[in-house]
Amino acid sequence: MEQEKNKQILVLGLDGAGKTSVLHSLALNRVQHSVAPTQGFNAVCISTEDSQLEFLEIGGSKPFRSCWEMYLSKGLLLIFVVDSADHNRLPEAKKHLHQLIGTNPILPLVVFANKQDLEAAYHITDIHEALALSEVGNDRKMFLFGTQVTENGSEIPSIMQDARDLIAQLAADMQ
Ligand code: G3D
Ligand code: MG
Repeated sequence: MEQEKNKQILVLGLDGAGKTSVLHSLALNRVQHSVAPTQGFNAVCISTEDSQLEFLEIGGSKPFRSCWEMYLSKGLLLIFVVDSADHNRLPEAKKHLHQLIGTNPILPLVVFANKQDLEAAYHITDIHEALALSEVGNDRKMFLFGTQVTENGSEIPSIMQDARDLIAQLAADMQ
């Protein structure tokens, strides 16, 4: 029975947004930059006080994006990571996000407006607007966090710890 349940937390977003860096930092509780672009899939298991969370990152480069929707039906919730300073590609990120969530009106959504450390980064209110997050649907739980993965080895910012707690809670609610 257990195996039949959806357990995976999907981590999607354009290439270079910071998906791997965010995931590894959440797992280690330490800031950890990604060293290489993800080819294909990256599975990360994170233990919390009362559960194990399985995260699946699917590479964001074009050839892998067609895989995204296939995995959506198996996901507990969707984490969508954007590079807040990559203004030019926000419309593309928005398009993909809306395509993804369009297939599932209740899948909870957690958006990481990443790279908040960069001077050019849009504030989360602008990211909310650029990604049209007010249009994700009334029946969907949606959360937006401003995140940054900066000094390697330092403790992750408290907002990322909060995000991890929230994700664990949402995942528990969905099971
Ligand atoms: P992806 O998994 O979404 O493709 P990665 O993204 O985690 O591989 O990160 C892509 C690049 O962005 C990496 O740099 C990584 O160090 C950097 N990065 C990730 N998060 C942040 C952040 O919050 N702030 C800043 N300034 N950089 C970040 P390289 O140089 O290896 O391409
Ligand atoms: Mg990656």
